[in-house]
Amino acid sequence: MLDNNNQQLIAAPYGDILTASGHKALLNNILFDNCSKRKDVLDALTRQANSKLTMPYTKLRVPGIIQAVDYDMGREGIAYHDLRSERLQIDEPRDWNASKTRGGYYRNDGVDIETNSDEHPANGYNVGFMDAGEWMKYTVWVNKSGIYQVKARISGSKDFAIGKLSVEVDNHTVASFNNVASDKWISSGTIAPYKPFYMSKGAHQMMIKVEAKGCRLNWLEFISED
Ligand SMILES: [Ca+2]
Repeated sequence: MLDNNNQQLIAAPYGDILTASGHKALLNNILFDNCSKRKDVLDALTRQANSKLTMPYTKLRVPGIIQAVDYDMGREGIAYHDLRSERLQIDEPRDWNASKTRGGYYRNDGVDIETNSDEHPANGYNVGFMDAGEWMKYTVWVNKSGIYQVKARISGSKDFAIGKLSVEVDNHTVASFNNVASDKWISSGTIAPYKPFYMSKGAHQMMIKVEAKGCRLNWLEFISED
């Protein structure tokens, strides 16, 4: 796990590495058994450089809650697209703040993830800084064939622009959402012309696309209409 401010590895305190006790403590801290296992980091470390595969970050079930931050693992442009996905070194030119990824929590890739204190079922993290043209892909597992509708837990961003998100399932748009001009979290139903839709049992690809800047997205809920 990298510290988002200085881009250095986060390690538990170990004292002075120049002393025998400090050296030993550091080596003990970085034993695999003593590290936090970040599956997206392990995926990135072991993934072939030009791989176009995506892997589920966690099993996402329909009906149910899908956290926005649980998009599939994979490269920028394959699993997600973010206009500022680079994580640059601190010693690079002074304008690095203008192009580096924002957010910096929960995952270690280029999507802009923030923390929040929204109520359950929020998990404390949301996707923010959502610019038009950005997207994330999700592998979802439908437990039962039937008719579903989607709700979104959404809020405005600091500039209070009215943004717009759309949701695609297997390349068809099934829902669309606007935020309100507030930074409060609200649960929103889809806007016209979208209505409840059919999903068959099994795996499907879901995609969240940013149509207009201004939203923050916490979670989606797929609700059975049967
Ligand atoms: Ca972004």
